Formats: sequence, structure tokens, C-alpha cells
Amino acid sequence: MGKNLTCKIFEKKLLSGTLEPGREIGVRVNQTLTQDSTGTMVYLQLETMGIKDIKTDLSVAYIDHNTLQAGFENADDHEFIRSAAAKYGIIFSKPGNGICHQLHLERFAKPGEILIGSDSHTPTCGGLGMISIGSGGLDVAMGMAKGYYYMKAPRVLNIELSGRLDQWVSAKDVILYILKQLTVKGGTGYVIEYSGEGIKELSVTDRSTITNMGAELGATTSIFPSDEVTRDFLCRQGRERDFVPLHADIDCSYDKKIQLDLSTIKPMVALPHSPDNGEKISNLKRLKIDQVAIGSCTNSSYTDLMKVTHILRDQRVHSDVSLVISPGSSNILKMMASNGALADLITAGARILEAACGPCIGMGQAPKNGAVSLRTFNRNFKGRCGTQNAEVYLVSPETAAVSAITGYLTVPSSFGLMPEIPIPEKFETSENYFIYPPKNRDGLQVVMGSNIKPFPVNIPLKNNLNGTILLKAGNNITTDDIMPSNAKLLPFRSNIPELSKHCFGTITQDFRERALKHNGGFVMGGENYGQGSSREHAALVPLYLGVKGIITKSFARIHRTNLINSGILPLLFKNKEDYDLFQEEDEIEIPDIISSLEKGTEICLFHKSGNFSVTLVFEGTDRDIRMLKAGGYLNYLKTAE
Ligand code: MIC
Ligand code: SF4
Repeated sequence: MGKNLTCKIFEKKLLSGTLEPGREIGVRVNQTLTQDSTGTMVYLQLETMGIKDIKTDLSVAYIDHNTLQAGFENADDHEFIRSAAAKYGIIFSKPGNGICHQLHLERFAKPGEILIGSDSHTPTCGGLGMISIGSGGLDVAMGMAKGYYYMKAPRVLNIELSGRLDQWVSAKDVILYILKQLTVKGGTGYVIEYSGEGIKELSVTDRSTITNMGAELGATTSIFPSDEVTRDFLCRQGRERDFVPLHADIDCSYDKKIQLDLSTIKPMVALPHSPDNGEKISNLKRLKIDQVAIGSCTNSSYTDLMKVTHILRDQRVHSDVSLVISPGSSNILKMMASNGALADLITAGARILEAACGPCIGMGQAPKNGAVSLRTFNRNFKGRCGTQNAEVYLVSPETAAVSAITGYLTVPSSFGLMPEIPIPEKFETSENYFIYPPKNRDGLQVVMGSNIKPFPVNIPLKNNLNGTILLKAGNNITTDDIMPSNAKLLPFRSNIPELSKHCFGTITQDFRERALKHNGGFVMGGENYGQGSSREHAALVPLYLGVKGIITKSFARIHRTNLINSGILPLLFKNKEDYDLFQEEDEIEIPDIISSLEKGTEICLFHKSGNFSVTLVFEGTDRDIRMLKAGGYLNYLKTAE
């Protein structure tokens, strides 16, 4: 029996364990990436590890999230990261260079290698045949320090694509369609491997749009084979030497298989407030729009923006609409400046932003009260755009551009013919925004501004835990709910005490007060708790506020790992209905937790005033248990590895 592509790559990179789904494996990390809003923590953690050199083949520190410098805070963080990058031998990407995932795809991603990134959309590079996994910052710091990464061996879900997309249907519509079918937790525990005749028609950046939003499916990562399309992309990027052909064996098997005929997909939209809330645009009533935002790591490639330019050329943005465009990289912006596209966009009335995440993470361009905003981004969680009562709809670049002209959500085919967008023989590959580390790094020091505060470290786990239920949070709680991000809060990503004032801010304004009053406690959640971003702050801030455990029906992968890394217990209800037996403010006790974890037995959760108990379980490895007992990864490191 042959092997699937995922299995082939993992087998080659395996350092410990066996590749059986659910079992722990250690794999070699070839590359890492960080971005600035998670990166400050990563480099603070790297500092505490006291290493001299990184063990990866290549690591890059991007600045792309917090680029608004309304005060000194973001600029201080940039300087800290720049100095840490120089000290440890890491490539530094200056603000203005572009979005980490687009840049990594263009300049560094390599088929067949493993990339770990402190951002949940790291799987973007899966479009180029790379295993690229989003994880918490501590795992990335460890990847750099030791050259390995521990994870649960995933199952592999194959999506076999056949047929061909209609002219006005694009990769974004494909992934919105898949999200509608599988939901935001449908990919949990899986690597999604794409195959089939249909992939030949998809460019590398189309493929990356699809793998990028695999993060929204909860998947560990998503991957396409490395084929002639991949070679062509790498050639045009001046990197043909990085090409290796990679594909699954014809007779391989998968844990699950789905078939999808691309020709059946129609232009899609994800309605507020979840990326899996998909619908065919043609099924919707007329929807007037106020804002259109084009860009993000999902849809800011050269081809995406040239399609948008083609639509907007000689047209005018509707008088009621604000159209804002943020290109994926400085080289894309440069190509568009040279070929006249930028002039066309400005003439049409678009607002051009620098190459960065920008509005996708609420860094500016918050829409007006109650606005309808169409975005080519990947997440439309409530409040993420910076305006709590705005309604964000996710669409393809084609739909966004045509709608910006008409002023309402419009099926793009109404625009006429879409010509083939020629890809340049050679992409721009200028490296002036990249700062390579100096050859001699002796004596280099990191520069810490006053905004950078130490991060909290837990204490060893106690055997009997008592506390109050501080919050019952419901299903699909995102890390944007746990630790909101916007232009006001992002400058404090290296300042946990300041961030703690806004913990669970989309759900309640007084979580911090509750936690202080009860001297910490527990949080309860429903299904898929902690979906969305990789931000460790969603664990570190609760840790700072004394949260000892999160008790849910199920967890999202990265957040669960971040909890364990911080020494916070991620516990599951054995019977999901037991969730309904508890209220906020209830006093609970978890006796004998250490022995239960060690023996692998069920865990008792005792309701004090109700005088009853329910059963909890912990699904983790022996290493997870050792980390929890030690009070998190950093404490554990002092005694092991
Ligand atoms: C996101 O898209 O939610 C972010 C902002 O890129 C996060 C990282 C962060 O919170 O800093 C992510 O995707 O991991
Ligand atoms: Fe940046 Fe948005 Fe992509 Fe996150 S999803 S990396 S904020 S562009």
C-alpha cells in the first residue's frame, strides 16, 4: 500500500514516536516564522532559554500586525524584535514589507519541509507542498531553540478536487463552500490533503487561499502536492532550486475522503459572525454595503489584486462605499506601481494601505456603527473589525471589487467577462525590507522598551483545586473573545497586566474584577473553545488572573496546547450535558487531580453547594501531564529536556 503525502513528509521528519493518529510525535522543524503581535512573547521566552544559536535552517521575524504607531508601544516592540532577531541569527522583516504568510510563501517556503509559525494562518505555505503548522509562541521558541516540535500525529482527510471553476468563481469560494459543509470544527485532528485533476487549474496562490482558511476548519494544517504549478511559481520567484516534486502514491489510503467537483461551486459569502456561515450569494436578498476591505493573508496576492484592478479600471467606487486595499507584500505593491495598476485603483477611488494585516486584525479602518462590511479576509468574528455592532461578510476579491462599484453585495459574473490575468515572467524579488542577521553576533543585546513587561509563569499544580466558576462562555468561543485585539489593545501585546483589563471583553466587561474578587477560579465553555488565533495571550492573561482550569465540551487545537504550556488545566466533561448543571459563581472542587492525571483515570468535579459530582476527563500525553504538574512548559524545561 502506498503512502499519502502528509505521511511521507512526517515520516521523513520524524524524530520520536510513531505515526499513529492521536499518539505524540516529535518532528524536525526546518523553519519558523513569528509575527510581531505574538512575536514579542516568543522572543521573551527565547531569552529565558538562554541559547546562543537557533537550531532551524531558517527563522524569520515579521512585523506586519501592529504597524500603526499611534504611540511608542508598537515601535518599541518592533525594536525589541529586531534586536532579538539580530542576537539569535533570525531574519528580520521590517514593517511595510508585507504580511508574514504571503512573504513566506514568496521568499522562503519549501516543499517537503516543516514550518512552525506563531500565527494560526501559517498553513498558507501548505499551498506550496510544505507542512506548515500554526502554534503557540512557546512551541515556536522551542522550535528555534531545539529544532523540534511535539504534536499529536494527525489523521489525514483527503479532499479530491475534480472539474474546473467557472470564470467568476475563485479559490475563496471553494474554501467558503468547504467551510459551510464541514463547519469550524470539521477539520479538528486532521491534516487536509488536496489531490485530484482539479488542482492543476489552481495556482499556488489559489491553493494558499484554500490552505490558509484550513485554519478556520480547525485543521492541523492543509497541504497541496508540489507539481509543475509549484515549480512554475518558484521559478518566477527566482527560486527554482527549492523545487522538489511531491505527491501521494496512487494506491495510498486516507482516514477520510471527500470529493468535490469545482464546476458546481458558485460565488459564496460567509455571513456574520462565523466563517462557516456560508451561503450562495445568489440566494440572498439585496444587501446594501458601507465598506469593502480587500487584502489579508487569504487574498492579497498579485493575481488577486490584479483581478481587482481589472474590475475597477475606468470605474468608480460607489459613493456610499469606502474601499480599502492592503497588498500582501511590498513586492506586489511595487509591481502594481510599475504596471500602472496602483494608478487605476486610486483613480477609481480606492484607499491604499501599506502592505500589512491592517483592517483584518482591527488595526484601523473600523467601519461605522452598524455598518455592513464586505471583506476578503478569513475571520468575521463579532467585533474583530473594531466595531462591535458591525456586520462583516467574507467574500472573494472578485465579489468584493464588483460590489464596491455597485454598492451592494453582487454576484460578480454580472460584470461581464473576466480576462486571464497574466502572471509576470519574473516576480519582483527585492529584499530591501529584509534585514539579515550580522555574521558576528557576539555581545549583541536585546533592547527592551518600557512597554515590555515580564510574562506570567505558573506554579506547580496542586493536588486539590478549589474555586469559583468565573464565567460560562458557550460554544465556539474564539480567542478574539478571550483576549480581544484591536488598534487600542494590540500595542499591549507585551504587557499582560494591561491586557488583563479586557479579558473576555466581548462577553463581559468585568471578568478581571470577578477573577480578582474570587482570587482566580475556573471558566466553563461549550464546544470548540478557543478557536481562531494562536495568540498565547488567551492563556497567559487568564493565567495572570489566577484561572486554574478551563472545563469544556471540546477545545480548539492551538489554544488547548497554549493552556497546557501555561499550566492551565484543559478538562473535558465526560457527559456533555453536565455543562448545564453549573452556573456562574458556583463553588467547585477538583480533588486528587494529580493522581487522577497520573493514573489516567476519570477526574471528579464536585459541586459544593449542590453536593453532587460529575466526571471530567483529560485527553493528553504523558508529556502534557508532566508539563501541567510542573506548572507549564517553561517550568518543565528546567527539570527535563
Ligand atoms: C489572527 O488572524 O487572528 C491573528 C491576529 O493573526 C492571530 C495572531 C495574533 O493574535 O496575534 C492568529 O491568527 O494566530
Ligand atoms: Fe494578519 Fe489577518 Fe492574516 Fe491574521 S488573518 S495573519 S491578522 S492578515
